[in-house]
Amino acid sequence: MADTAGDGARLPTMDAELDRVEAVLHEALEAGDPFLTEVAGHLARAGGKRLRPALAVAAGAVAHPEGLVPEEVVRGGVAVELVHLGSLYHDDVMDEAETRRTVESVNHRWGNLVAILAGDFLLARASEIAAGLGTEVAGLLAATIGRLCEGQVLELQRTFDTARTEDEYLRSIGGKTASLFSAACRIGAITAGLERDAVDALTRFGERYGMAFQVVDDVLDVVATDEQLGKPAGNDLVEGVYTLPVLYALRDGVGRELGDLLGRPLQPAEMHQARDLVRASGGVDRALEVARAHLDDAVAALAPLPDGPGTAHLTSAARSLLDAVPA
Ligand code: GRG
Repeated sequence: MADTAGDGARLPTMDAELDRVEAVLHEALEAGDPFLTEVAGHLARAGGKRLRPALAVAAGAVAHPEGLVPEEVVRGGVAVELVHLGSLYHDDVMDEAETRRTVESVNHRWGNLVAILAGDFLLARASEIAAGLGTEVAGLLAATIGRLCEGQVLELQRTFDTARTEDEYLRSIGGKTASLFSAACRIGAITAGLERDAVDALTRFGERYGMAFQVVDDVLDVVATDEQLGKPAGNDLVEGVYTLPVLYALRDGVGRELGDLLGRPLQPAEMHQARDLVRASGGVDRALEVARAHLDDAVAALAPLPDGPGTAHLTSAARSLLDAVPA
């Protein structure tokens, strides 16, 4: 998916801030054992957009419109990225994924046991950093890991279920994705020393932006090509994860035909047929409307905050998110 804040409103210091993030991240990925260091650093080396640390930094920049944000903000952003990485290690085990970030996934290369342990190691490093940032940040990160698990379990409970409701979908993505975006903004705001009202406003921005991010991610699985995604498109349908555009399509003119295909594992040709049906329905546009409404809410949450490079960056990130969807 596209980088955040791709236009002129990008935080001018963001490149320098992300260099600081990389330095702290790679230090955190060092283990006592060279094999664990290699495995723990595998996905971080492979790339990733570092969206969550960028959100933490932009939130922190609201309190520090000039110069760089305090070191605590950078460390907070790294803690959140480590949780994200740990969740990807575990998610790839659950999905039996072969690739991630265009490289071979950890589970495929070293096996499930190593992937789970290395994922746990990343969560441990995240917790260690968060503990150094104070009780509130440590508690928030722990609660967020809990929300990630809850969101993922809700999703698992409804795989291959064409009766999955919109509300169940929204609760699941609130946990598995929006919670971490929200935590990134909140931790950036807390560690930057912002007042409570501003911390809460930035938290709401992150939550709403995160909801829209996951809806767009789910739309891309239906409308984008393998090349545009850097991973096989239609994977959610194959995994039996029926996302918002699919749920809307199931209740639309193509619903009967689509319902006959779904509810069980798909052959590749059936997956393409299902994708075509969803694209031919109004499901994609309706899902994008939901994403747009969350983004409007995200931008509205920033209204009480002072104008400056931090809020400009976040506003621009929200305004440009839908640009990632091919016309
Ligand atoms: C062990 C913390 C933990 C959680 C267990 C597996 C699980 C429960 C949760 C996984 C949730 C999950 C994979 C959500 C999807 C999040 C998402 C939108 C990933 C893609 O994010 P990007 O586009 O990826 O920011 P990059 O690679 O750029 O970082």
